[in-house]
Amino acid sequence: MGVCTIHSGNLVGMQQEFIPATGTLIVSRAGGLPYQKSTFEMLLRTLAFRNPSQNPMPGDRNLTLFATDSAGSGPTVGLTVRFTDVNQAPTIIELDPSPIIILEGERHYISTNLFIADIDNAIMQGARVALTGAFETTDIIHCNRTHAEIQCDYEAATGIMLLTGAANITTYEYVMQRLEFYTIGGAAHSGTRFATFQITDGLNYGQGRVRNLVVTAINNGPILNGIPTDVGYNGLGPFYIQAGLILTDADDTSIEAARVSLPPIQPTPRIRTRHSRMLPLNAERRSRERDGKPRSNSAVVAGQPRRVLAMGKRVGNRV
Ligand SMILES: [Ca+2]
Ligand SMILES: [Ca+2]
Ligand SMILES: [Ca+2]
Repeated sequence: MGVCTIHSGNLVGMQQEFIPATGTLIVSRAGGLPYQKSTFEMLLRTLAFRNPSQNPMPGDRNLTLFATDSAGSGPTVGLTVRFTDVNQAPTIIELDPSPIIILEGERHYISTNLFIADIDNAIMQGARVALTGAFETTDIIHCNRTHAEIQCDYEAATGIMLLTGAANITTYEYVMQRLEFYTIGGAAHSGTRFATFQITDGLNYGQGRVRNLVVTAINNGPILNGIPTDVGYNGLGPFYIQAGLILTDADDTSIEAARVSLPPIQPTPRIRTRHSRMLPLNAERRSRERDGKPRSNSAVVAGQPRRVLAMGKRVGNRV
Protein backbone atom coordinates (compact mmCIF):
# COMPACT_ATOMS: atom_id res chain seq x y z
CA MET A 1 0.00 0.00 0.00
CA GLY A 2 2.88 2.39 0.67
CA VAL A 3 2.86 5.76 2.39
CA CYS A 4 1.32 8.83 0.80
CA THR A 5 3.16 12.07 1.19
CA ILE A 6 2.28 15.66 0.51
CA HIS A 7 4.92 18.27 0.28
CA SER A 8 5.20 21.86 -0.78
CA GLY A 9 7.51 23.51 -3.18
CA ASN A 10 10.94 24.44 -1.97
CA LEU A 11 10.19 28.01 -1.01
CA VAL A 12 12.78 30.06 0.81
CA GLY A 13 11.73 31.09 4.27
CA MET A 14 9.16 28.30 4.76
CA GLN A 15 9.28 25.07 6.67
CA GLN A 16 7.03 22.06 6.35
CA GLU A 17 6.20 18.97 8.31
CA PHE A 18 4.19 16.00 7.12
CA ILE A 19 2.55 13.75 9.73
CA PRO A 20 1.96 10.35 8.14
CA ALA A 21 -0.38 9.09 10.88
CA THR A 22 -2.92 11.79 10.11
CA GLY A 23 -1.84 12.63 6.58
CA THR A 24 -1.39 16.24 7.56
CA LEU A 25 1.03 18.72 6.07
CA ILE A 26 1.80 21.82 8.09
CA VAL A 27 3.58 24.69 6.45
CA SER A 28 4.78 27.69 8.45
CA ARG A 29 7.31 30.43 8.36
CA ALA A 30 10.79 29.46 9.30
CA GLY A 31 12.88 31.23 11.89
CA GLY A 32 10.37 33.97 12.59
CA LEU A 33 10.84 35.52 9.20
CA PRO A 34 7.95 37.59 7.83
CA TYR A 35 5.82 36.01 5.15
CA GLN A 36 3.42 37.43 2.64
CA LYS A 37 0.05 36.19 1.35
CA SER A 38 1.45 36.04 -2.13
CA THR A 39 4.24 33.82 -0.88
CA PHE A 40 1.75 31.44 0.69
CA GLU A 41 -0.27 31.39 -2.50
CA MET A 42 2.79 30.34 -4.40
CA LEU A 43 3.46 27.67 -1.84
CA LEU A 44 -0.04 26.25 -1.95
CA ARG A 45 0.08 26.17 -5.74
CA THR A 46 3.07 23.88 -5.59
CA LEU A 47 1.56 21.30 -3.29
CA ALA A 48 2.33 17.82 -4.67
CA PHE A 49 0.89 14.43 -3.91
CA ARG A 50 2.94 11.28 -4.20
CA ASN A 51 2.54 7.59 -3.47
CA PRO A 52 5.67 5.56 -4.29
CA SER A 53 3.97 2.16 -4.07
CA GLN A 54 3.44 0.12 -7.23
CA ASN A 55 0.46 -1.46 -5.53
CA PRO A 56 -1.32 1.32 -3.64
CA MET A 57 -4.52 0.75 -1.77
CA PRO A 58 -7.38 1.69 -4.09
CA GLY A 59 -9.86 4.43 -3.25
CA ASP A 60 -10.14 8.20 -3.43
CA ARG A 61 -8.09 10.47 -1.18
CA ASN A 62 -9.98 13.47 0.23
CA LEU A 63 -7.84 16.48 1.12
CA THR A 64 -8.76 19.61 3.02
CA LEU A 65 -6.79 22.86 3.12
CA PHE A 66 -7.12 25.93 5.25
CA ALA A 67 -4.98 28.88 6.17
CA THR A 68 -4.33 30.45 9.53
CA ASP A 69 -3.56 34.01 10.48
CA SER A 70 -2.79 35.55 13.83
CA ALA A 71 -6.46 35.45 14.85
CA GLY A 72 -7.35 31.89 13.78
CA SER A 73 -8.13 29.52 10.92
CA GLY A 74 -10.25 30.23 7.90
CA PRO A 75 -12.77 27.90 6.24
CA THR A 76 -11.55 24.70 4.67
CA VAL A 77 -11.36 23.92 1.00
CA GLY A 78 -11.69 20.29 -0.03
CA LEU A 79 -10.51 18.36 -3.02
CA THR A 80 -10.31 14.70 -4.02
CA VAL A 81 -7.39 12.82 -5.44
CA ARG A 82 -8.89 9.98 -7.47
CA PHE A 83 -6.88 6.80 -7.77
CA THR A 84 -6.81 4.96 -11.03
CA ASP A 85 -5.63 1.37 -10.65
CA VAL A 86 -2.64 0.75 -12.91
CA ASN A 87 -1.57 -2.86 -13.36
CA GLN A 88 2.10 -3.73 -13.20
CA ALA A 89 2.97 -6.53 -15.61
CA PRO A 90 4.62 -9.61 -14.15
CA THR A 91 8.28 -10.10 -14.82
CA ILE A 92 10.56 -13.09 -15.14
CA ILE A 93 13.53 -12.75 -12.88
CA GLU A 94 16.71 -14.72 -12.33
CA LEU A 95 16.59 -16.56 -15.64
CA ASP A 96 20.14 -17.72 -16.36
CA PRO A 97 21.22 -15.81 -19.49
CA SER A 98 24.06 -18.17 -20.43
CA PRO A 99 23.59 -19.99 -23.75
CA ILE A 100 22.72 -23.68 -23.78
CA ILE A 101 24.76 -25.92 -26.07
CA ILE A 102 22.57 -28.62 -27.60
CA LEU A 103 23.61 -31.46 -29.89
CA GLU A 104 20.84 -32.62 -32.20
CA GLY A 105 18.90 -35.39 -30.51
CA GLU A 106 19.66 -34.24 -26.98
CA ARG A 107 17.00 -32.98 -24.59
CA HIS A 108 17.76 -29.98 -22.39
CA TYR A 109 15.92 -28.05 -19.71
CA ILE A 110 16.01 -24.42 -20.75
CA SER A 111 14.79 -22.48 -17.70
CA THR A 112 15.58 -24.36 -14.51
CA ASN A 113 16.20 -21.19 -12.52
CA LEU A 114 13.23 -19.18 -13.76
CA PHE A 115 11.40 -17.13 -11.14
CA ILE A 116 8.41 -14.79 -11.44
CA ALA A 117 7.47 -11.55 -9.71
CA ASP A 118 4.30 -9.48 -9.87
CA ILE A 119 3.82 -6.66 -7.42
CA ASP A 120 0.06 -6.52 -7.66
CA ASN A 121 -1.11 -10.01 -8.67
CA ALA A 122 -0.66 -13.32 -6.91
CA ILE A 123 -2.39 -15.31 -9.66
CA MET A 124 -0.94 -15.64 -13.15
CA GLN A 125 -3.08 -16.41 -16.17
CA GLY A 126 -0.57 -17.60 -18.72
CA ALA A 127 2.93 -17.70 -20.11
CA ARG A 128 4.61 -18.28 -23.43
CA VAL A 129 7.96 -19.23 -24.86
CA ALA A 130 8.65 -18.22 -28.45
CA LEU A 131 11.47 -19.57 -30.61
CA THR A 132 12.99 -17.28 -33.21
CA GLY A 133 16.37 -17.05 -34.94
CA ALA A 134 17.37 -20.35 -36.55
CA PHE A 135 14.11 -21.94 -35.40
CA GLU A 136 12.68 -24.71 -37.61
CA THR A 137 9.48 -26.67 -37.43
CA THR A 138 11.19 -29.79 -36.13
CA ASP A 139 12.15 -27.95 -32.94
CA ILE A 140 10.10 -28.87 -29.90
CA ILE A 141 9.38 -27.25 -26.54
CA HIS A 142 7.84 -29.66 -24.11
CA CYS A 143 6.37 -29.37 -20.61
CA ASN A 144 8.21 -32.12 -18.83
CA ARG A 145 6.53 -31.19 -15.56
CA THR A 146 2.76 -30.74 -15.67
CA HIS A 147 0.12 -29.40 -13.30
CA ALA A 148 -3.65 -29.72 -13.36
CA GLU A 149 -4.13 -25.94 -13.38
CA ILE A 150 -1.85 -25.24 -16.33
CA GLN A 151 -2.27 -26.44 -19.89
CA CYS A 152 0.71 -26.64 -22.25
CA ASP A 153 0.21 -26.25 -25.99
CA TYR A 154 3.13 -26.13 -28.39
CA GLU A 155 2.63 -25.18 -32.04
CA ALA A 156 5.47 -26.51 -34.16
CA ALA A 157 4.63 -24.27 -37.13
CA THR A 158 5.21 -21.09 -35.14
CA GLY A 159 7.60 -22.32 -32.47
CA ILE A 160 5.41 -20.94 -29.68
CA MET A 161 4.64 -22.74 -26.47
CA LEU A 162 1.56 -21.39 -24.66
CA LEU A 163 0.81 -22.11 -21.04
CA THR A 164 -2.70 -21.18 -19.97
CA GLY A 165 -4.72 -21.40 -16.79
CA ALA A 166 -5.14 -19.52 -13.53
CA ALA A 167 -2.46 -20.58 -11.09
CA ASN A 168 -0.33 -18.93 -8.48
CA ILE A 169 3.20 -17.81 -9.16
CA THR A 170 4.76 -20.82 -7.45
CA THR A 171 2.81 -23.21 -9.65
CA TYR A 172 3.85 -21.40 -12.83
CA GLU A 173 7.45 -21.52 -11.69
CA TYR A 174 7.07 -25.24 -10.97
CA VAL A 175 5.96 -25.97 -14.54
CA MET A 176 8.21 -23.50 -16.33
CA GLN A 177 11.37 -24.67 -14.61
CA ARG A 178 11.06 -27.98 -16.47
CA LEU A 179 10.50 -26.78 -20.00
CA GLU A 180 12.51 -28.96 -22.38
CA PHE A 181 13.92 -28.29 -25.82
CA TYR A 182 14.78 -30.97 -28.36
CA THR A 183 14.48 -31.71 -32.07
CA ILE A 184 12.58 -34.47 -33.82
CA GLY A 185 12.89 -36.32 -37.08
CA GLY A 186 16.61 -35.75 -37.35
CA ALA A 187 15.98 -32.55 -39.25
CA ALA A 188 17.67 -30.02 -37.01
CA HIS A 189 19.99 -27.56 -38.69
CA SER A 190 22.81 -25.90 -36.82
CA GLY A 191 22.06 -22.43 -35.53
CA THR A 192 21.06 -20.44 -32.50
CA ARG A 193 17.43 -20.38 -31.46
CA PHE A 194 16.35 -17.42 -29.33
CA ALA A 195 13.88 -18.54 -26.69
CA THR A 196 11.88 -15.60 -25.31
CA PHE A 197 10.03 -16.19 -22.04
CA GLN A 198 7.05 -14.08 -21.00
CA ILE A 199 4.35 -14.33 -18.34
CA THR A 200 0.98 -12.60 -18.00
CA ASP A 201 -1.29 -11.75 -15.09
CA GLY A 202 -4.24 -11.68 -17.45
CA LEU A 203 -3.87 -7.96 -18.20
CA ASN A 204 -0.34 -7.54 -19.46
CA TYR A 205 2.55 -9.65 -20.65
CA GLY A 206 5.74 -8.55 -18.98
CA GLN A 207 8.91 -7.79 -20.86
CA GLY A 208 10.48 -10.93 -22.27
CA ARG A 209 13.65 -12.59 -21.08
CA VAL A 210 15.73 -14.29 -23.75
CA ARG A 211 17.91 -17.36 -23.62
CA ASN A 212 20.03 -18.62 -26.51
CA LEU A 213 19.82 -22.26 -27.56
CA VAL A 214 22.87 -23.12 -29.65
CA VAL A 215 22.01 -26.20 -31.69
CA THR A 216 24.63 -28.29 -33.48
CA ALA A 217 23.09 -30.52 -36.11
CA ILE A 218 24.22 -33.98 -37.13
CA ASN A 219 23.66 -35.39 -40.60
CA ASN A 220 21.01 -38.02 -41.22
CA GLY A 221 21.57 -40.21 -44.27
CA PRO A 222 19.00 -40.29 -47.08
CA ILE A 223 16.35 -42.97 -46.88
CA LEU A 224 14.67 -44.90 -49.68
CA ASN A 225 11.03 -45.73 -49.10
CA GLY A 226 8.38 -47.48 -51.11
CA ILE A 227 10.70 -50.13 -52.55
CA PRO A 228 8.48 -52.88 -53.95
CA THR A 229 8.99 -56.53 -53.46
CA ASP A 230 10.49 -58.82 -56.11
CA VAL A 231 9.28 -58.23 -59.64
CA GLY A 232 9.06 -60.65 -62.54
CA TYR A 233 10.88 -60.12 -65.81
CA ASN A 234 9.46 -61.59 -68.99
CA GLY A 235 12.43 -60.78 -71.17
CA LEU A 236 10.47 -58.43 -73.46
CA GLY A 237 12.54 -55.34 -72.76
CA PRO A 238 13.58 -52.85 -70.06
CA PHE A 239 11.09 -51.80 -67.42
CA TYR A 240 11.09 -49.60 -64.33
CA ILE A 241 12.01 -51.62 -61.34
CA GLN A 242 11.42 -48.80 -58.74
CA ALA A 243 8.58 -46.70 -60.13
CA GLY A 244 7.17 -46.03 -56.66
CA LEU A 245 10.41 -45.17 -54.93
CA ILE A 246 10.43 -42.22 -52.51
CA LEU A 247 13.67 -40.65 -51.38
CA THR A 248 13.75 -38.59 -48.21
CA ASP A 249 16.50 -36.83 -46.32
CA ALA A 250 15.75 -35.20 -43.01
CA ASP A 251 18.33 -32.46 -43.28
CA ASP A 252 19.38 -32.11 -46.94
CA THR A 253 17.61 -30.94 -50.06
CA SER A 254 20.19 -32.35 -52.48
CA ILE A 255 21.74 -35.77 -52.75
CA GLU A 256 25.35 -36.47 -53.66
CA ALA A 257 25.09 -39.91 -55.26
CA ALA A 258 23.24 -43.18 -55.42
CA ARG A 259 24.45 -46.69 -56.12
CA VAL A 260 22.66 -49.70 -57.46
CA SER A 261 24.39 -53.01 -57.01
CA LEU A 262 23.71 -56.06 -59.17
CA PRO A 263 25.91 -58.92 -57.96
CA PRO A 264 26.86 -61.63 -60.51
CA ILE A 265 24.66 -64.67 -60.43
CA GLN A 266 26.26 -67.66 -58.76
CA PRO A 267 25.47 -71.05 -60.31
CA THR A 268 23.71 -73.52 -58.13
CA PRO A 269 26.36 -75.75 -56.55
CA ARG A 270 26.32 -79.30 -57.93
CA ILE A 271 25.89 -82.14 -55.49
CA ARG A 272 28.65 -84.64 -55.75
CA THR A 273 27.57 -88.26 -55.71
CA ARG A 274 29.52 -91.41 -55.57
CA HIS A 275 28.86 -92.11 -59.27
CA SER A 276 29.16 -88.54 -60.56
CA ARG A 277 31.51 -86.53 -58.38
CA MET A 278 31.35 -83.31 -60.37
CA LEU A 279 29.31 -82.00 -63.27
CA PRO A 280 26.87 -84.30 -65.05
CA LEU A 281 28.56 -86.64 -67.44
CA ASN A 282 26.90 -85.08 -70.47
CA ALA A 283 28.31 -81.65 -69.55
CA GLU A 284 31.78 -83.11 -69.25
CA ARG A 285 31.35 -84.86 -72.52
CA ARG A 286 30.13 -81.68 -74.31
CA SER A 287 33.12 -79.79 -73.06
CA ARG A 288 35.56 -82.42 -74.31
CA GLU A 289 33.81 -82.77 -77.64
CA ARG A 290 34.06 -79.01 -78.41
CA ASP A 291 37.79 -78.61 -78.60
CA GLY A 292 39.30 -81.33 -76.51
CA LYS A 293 40.15 -78.81 -73.79
CA PRO A 294 38.39 -77.81 -70.62
CA ARG A 295 36.51 -74.49 -70.80
CA SER A 296 36.86 -71.82 -68.20
CA ASN A 297 34.10 -70.96 -65.69
CA SER A 298 31.85 -73.87 -66.52
CA ALA A 299 33.71 -76.97 -67.25
CA VAL A 300 35.67 -79.68 -65.60
CA VAL A 301 39.43 -79.34 -65.90
CA ALA A 302 40.61 -82.15 -68.20
CA GLY A 303 42.11 -85.06 -66.38
CA GLN A 304 41.16 -83.68 -63.00
CA PRO A 305 37.52 -84.59 -62.53
CA ARG A 306 37.37 -83.17 -58.97
CA ARG A 307 38.39 -79.61 -59.96
CA VAL A 308 35.64 -77.46 -61.35
CA LEU A 309 35.65 -73.79 -62.25
CA ALA A 310 32.37 -71.90 -62.24
CA MET A 311 32.14 -68.16 -63.10
CA GLY A 312 35.90 -68.01 -62.65
CA LYS A 313 35.77 -69.37 -59.10
CA ARG A 314 36.82 -72.84 -57.97
CA VAL A 315 34.04 -74.68 -56.25
CA GLY A 316 35.39 -78.23 -56.23
CA ASN A 317 38.01 -79.87 -54.04
CA ARG A 318 41.59 -79.92 -55.11
CA VAL A 319 43.15 -83.42 -55.11
CA1 LIG B 1 0.16 -7.36 -12.16
CA1 LIG C 1 20.00 -34.05 -38.68
CA1 LIG D 1 21.21 -35.75 -44.72
